[in-house]
Amino acid sequence: MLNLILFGPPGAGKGTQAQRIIEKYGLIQLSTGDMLRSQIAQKTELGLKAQEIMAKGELVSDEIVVGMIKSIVHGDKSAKGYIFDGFPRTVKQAEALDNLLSEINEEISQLILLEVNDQELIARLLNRGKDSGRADDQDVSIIENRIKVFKEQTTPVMEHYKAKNKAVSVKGVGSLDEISELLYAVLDKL
Ligand code: B4P
Repeated sequence: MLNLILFGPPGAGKGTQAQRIIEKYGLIQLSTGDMLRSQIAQKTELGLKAQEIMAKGELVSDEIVVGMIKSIVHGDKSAKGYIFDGFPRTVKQAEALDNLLSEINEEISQLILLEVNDQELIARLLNRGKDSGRADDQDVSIIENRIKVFKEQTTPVMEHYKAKNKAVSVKGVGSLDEISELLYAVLDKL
């Protein structure tokens, strides 16, 4: 199986590029952000808890997101591989993911960081916020907090996979096609 972590700060293009990769390589996309937004839309107990946290640009608890991922990784026996988008966001989540995969005799094949500067991230998210309806995309101070949370709590995930020789970076600024080509070049080698 090809198990990929698409990694990067908010607005780096993870969700955007994940869509292209699943079409080309037939992987299953697991976006914890999308799963949480779906819980919010359905007004579930979990969604109501997550909504307040996400609106502030903070991270939802590790227990909640690991639980969501677990049911899918264990439930699909025919998958060619997974693309984890927006997960793991803490070292605790990364360790939980490694354990979940080892239970099905699998491991992470590669983490790819999309490198984008803060100014570009803020511009992209504000632009998406104009019609996405996402509260966390509409306020500069919330976007800045999401970037800060990424630097403080999520960057150590890259170190976790670097230590296993499984982390690379690609340029995340440019046209969508240019960035896809850089990602495909990494994936074709795996
Ligand atoms: P996510 O849903 O993961 O959202 P995101 O970080 O904003 O990235 P996304 O993938 O949606 O955007 P993309 O970069 O593709 O997380 C939202 C919140 O959920 C978090 O803040 C947190 O509260 C919670 N959460 C999610 N997962 C969690 C976890 N594991 N643990 C704890 N909490 C969790 O695209 C952004 C914009 O840029 C788009 O408009 C796109 O069109 C544009 N864009 C993309 N590529 C571009 C390019 N090359 N040039 C110009 N624009 C581009």
